[in-house]
Amino acid sequence: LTIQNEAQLKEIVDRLVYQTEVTDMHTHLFSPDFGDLNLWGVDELLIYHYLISETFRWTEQDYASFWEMSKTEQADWVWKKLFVEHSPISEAARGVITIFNRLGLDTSSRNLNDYRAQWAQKSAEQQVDDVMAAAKVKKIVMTNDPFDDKERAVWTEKQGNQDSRFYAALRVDPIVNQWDQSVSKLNELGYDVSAEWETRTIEETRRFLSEWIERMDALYLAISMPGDFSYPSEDHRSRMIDDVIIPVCQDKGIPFGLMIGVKRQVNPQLRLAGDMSMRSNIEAVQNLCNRYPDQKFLVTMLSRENQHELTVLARKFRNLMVFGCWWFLHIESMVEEMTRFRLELLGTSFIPQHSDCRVFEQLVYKWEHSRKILANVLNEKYATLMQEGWVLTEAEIQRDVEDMLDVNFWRFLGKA
Ligand code: REL
Ligand code: ZN
Repeated sequence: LTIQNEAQLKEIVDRLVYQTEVTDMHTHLFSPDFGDLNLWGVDELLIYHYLISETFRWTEQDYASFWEMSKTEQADWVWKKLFVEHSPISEAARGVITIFNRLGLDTSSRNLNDYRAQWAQKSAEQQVDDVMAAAKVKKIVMTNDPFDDKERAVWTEKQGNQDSRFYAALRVDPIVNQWDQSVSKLNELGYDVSAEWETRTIEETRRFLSEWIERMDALYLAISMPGDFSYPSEDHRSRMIDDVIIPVCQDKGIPFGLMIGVKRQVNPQLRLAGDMSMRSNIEAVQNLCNRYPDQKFLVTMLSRENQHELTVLARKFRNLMVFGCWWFLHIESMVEEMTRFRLELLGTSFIPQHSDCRVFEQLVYKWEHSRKILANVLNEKYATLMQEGWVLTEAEIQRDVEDMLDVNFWRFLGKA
C-alpha cells in the first residue's frame, strides 16, 4: 500500500509512532517482584528528584527539614510550590499533569487528596499492567545493583525477577568509580579481592561480574561516568575496563553501556537531586571503540555540547550505538534538536530514547512527550522524500519506527 499524499503520510506516521510498543532500554524501574523497590503512586511522582530540585528554587527552607518530613508531607510541599503557587510548566512538572490526564484523573480539580484516593484503589501489579498498556511499553530494562542490600536479597533469597516484561542490566559503577569502598563489599559477598591490582583480584572481580550476569540474566553491563572520564589512562578505571569489564563482556557476548558526563553531588544537600552535567572528552569513547572493535558499546552523554560529535563518532564505529536523550536533555527542545540531527547523520540506525523513569507512571509522560517529537521530525523527513517522487509504503514506515523504538536495541544485542 503506497502513501498518496502528505495528509495520509501524517496519519500513518503519527499512528505508528504513537502505537508501536516500546522497549525501554534504560530505566530505574523494578518489576513487582522487587516489592517496595518498585516505586509508583502520586506521592512518589511528586517527590521525583527532578521536582525536588525545582521546588527548592521557590523557598528558603533549609534542606535538612525537608528530608525530615514524611513522604506525604514532602509531596504536599512540592505540590504547593510547583503546582499551586506556580504553573507546572517545566518538563518534569508538566509530565505529572500528562500522567493525571492519561490515567483519567480530573486535572482541573487540583485536589491532591482526591488523586491520592483514586490511587489507593490500585495494587502495584494492576498499576504496572495499566501503565504499560497506557504508555505502550512492552519491555523494560531495569538498573540492577548487587551491592544494594535490599535488591540483592530479592535475587539471592527470593525469586529474583520472574516477570518476563522486565530485563536486568548490571550496574558496575562502584567497582569502577569507587574501588576502595568496593573491596570490602566484595569480600563480604565472598570474593577474594584486595586493594592491590593483582591476578587474584582480577580473577575474582571477573567471577563476581560473571556470576551476577548469570543470576540476573543481565542484558548488558552499565555505568555512569564523570565528565572527566578519559581512556586509556593510568588509572583504576582503565585497568578495570581492560582487565575485567571487557573480558567479561566478551565472554558473555553482551554490550558495555556507558552514560558519560555526570558531575555527582555538586550540591550534596539535595541528595539524589544534587547531580550536575559536565562536558566530556569524546576521545574516551573513540579509543574504546577503536581498541575493541568486536565489543559493542551503548553510549549516551549528558552535556548538550557532546551530542553532535557523539553522533558523528557513531558513523565511524558500528560497534557504537547511540541511545537516549539523558536526564537534563530529556526536555522538548533538546529531544527535538538531538532527534533531528541524529536522523540526519545516522538515518534510523540509533535508539532515539530511553525513559530513565524512577516512578512507574512516568512511563506515560516520558514516552508520550518523546513520541510526539519523533513523529513530527519523521513526518518532515518522509515528506521531503515524497516531494522528490520517492514512493513510501506503510510497511516501510512501520519497519523504521519499530527499528527505532524496539528492534535496534535487540539487534545490537544480537537478540533480534
Ligand atoms: O543512571 C544514572 O546514572 C542516572 O540516570 C541517574 O543517576 C539519575 O539520577 C536519573 O534519575 C536521571 O534521569
Ligand atoms: Zn539512569
